[in-house]
Amino acid sequence: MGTLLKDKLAEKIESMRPRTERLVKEHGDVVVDNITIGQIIGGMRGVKSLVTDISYLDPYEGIRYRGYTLPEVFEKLPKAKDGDMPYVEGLVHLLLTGDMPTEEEVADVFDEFQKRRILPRYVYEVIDAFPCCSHPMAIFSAAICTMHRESFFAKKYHGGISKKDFWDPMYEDGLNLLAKLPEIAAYIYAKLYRDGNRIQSNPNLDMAGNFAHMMGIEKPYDDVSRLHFIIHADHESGNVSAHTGHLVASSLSDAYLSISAMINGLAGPLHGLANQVVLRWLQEFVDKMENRVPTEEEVQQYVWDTLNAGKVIPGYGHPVLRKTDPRYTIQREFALKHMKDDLLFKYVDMLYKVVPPILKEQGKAKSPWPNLDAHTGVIQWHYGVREYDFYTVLFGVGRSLGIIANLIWDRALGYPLERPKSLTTKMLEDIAEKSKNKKAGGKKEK
Ligand code: CMX
Repeated sequence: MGTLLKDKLAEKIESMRPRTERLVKEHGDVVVDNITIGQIIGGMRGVKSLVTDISYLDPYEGIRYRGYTLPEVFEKLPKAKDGDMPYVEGLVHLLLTGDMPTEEEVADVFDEFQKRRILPRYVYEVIDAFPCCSHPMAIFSAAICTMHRESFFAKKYHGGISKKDFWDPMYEDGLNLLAKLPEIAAYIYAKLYRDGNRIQSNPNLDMAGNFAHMMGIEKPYDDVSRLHFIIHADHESGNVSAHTGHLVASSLSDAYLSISAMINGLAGPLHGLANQVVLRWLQEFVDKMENRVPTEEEVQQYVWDTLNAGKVIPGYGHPVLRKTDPRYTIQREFALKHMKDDLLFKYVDMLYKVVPPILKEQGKAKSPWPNLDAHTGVIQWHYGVREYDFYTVLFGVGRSLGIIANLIWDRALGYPLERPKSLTTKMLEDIAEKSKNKKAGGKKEK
């Protein structure tokens, strides 16, 4: 066991390569998109300039992993024997190969992770050496980066390896890293919030089940972890974390350097840090209400007060999505089943009714609907993970699944160094002037 995934992946890569080669050779000059000055200055929003087959984000439907919507992913992936949620190992197979795995294929990935779990001693020491009050994301990024010395890819590259074979050591690095992430995250948690009292890994448990075990939290936290890692796994390639991972790896940096970099991007408040901002914002509201359920008017007032103070409503809005994030809906369904009487969930539930009409009335946000971060922290809080600085680390473990799948395919299809072109402000002003004159000329001719 432990080779089914790699063998299948090798076959898929062989059949995929000619398609990419043909696109470049025969259709390389076909125009896909135009770009405006607004997009250049506005963070390249919506510019069609990346390629990935791992996931696709439809503004109205939400994310699809390998063509499957999230509800389909949860329905079709083999479920954990002792829970309601699918194994993360099954998702790894799906993301890498594009096929829904059989039970045997899930067991094969389980095996792959099993033999790669042991964390080098020095990683614990690096975590231990961090100064007090460091943010767990800074520690997480450093712990991953420090394992760069283990990279097969870096060694093979320096030893000389054919470009066609780059994906193989990237696969080895990627799976080695993925298998270790739950242990790194759980140790950071133990170190920062449990006086270093760590619970040893249980080799018989699946990736997320073992994470729950190392966190010392009882069922259904194993299912919470499976759910959490799966919904955070991928969101196309243009978001900051995925794009950072891809960009850094495009210089042939290995998986450790690339994933460490993407963790730094995820740590920003407009991206992965939003889940902790949501919880802080909710807690302030709960304190203000002295732990009672607010009236609808009070919720409206709190939302307007936030907006009038020039702040955004955390957990609402999205650069691409234009409806309620299905990752929010799946968490909501879980909460309705397992924790509907939780006080914080009642707040989240009321906000879901109140925020969208207010954001619509304010008229700035292109999407008034909640994203996944509006819900994540409340579930973690309910199950006792109350140190909200830690929530983005959990996001990072999940997001690594999709990014590593992408990095392996980047190497397999030989995607080159990323290098867009910059212009100066003066050049853009000249282009704008020319366009204005052209339009004016066009009007006169009529
Ligand atoms: N509350 C108030 N105003 C909002 C808003 C919100 N939740 N979301 C967007 N806006 C405002 C923007 O600040 C912007 O205002 P200005 O024109 O004054 O700068 C305007 O609406 C237009 O923004 P947009 O095009 O709709 O949104 P962006 O693509 O620029 O940004 C996002 C998207 C998520 C950063 C933004 O909606 C936001 O700040 N939301 C709150 C933070 C959050 O939930 N982040 C998590 C995102 C999920 C993830 O990827 O991790």
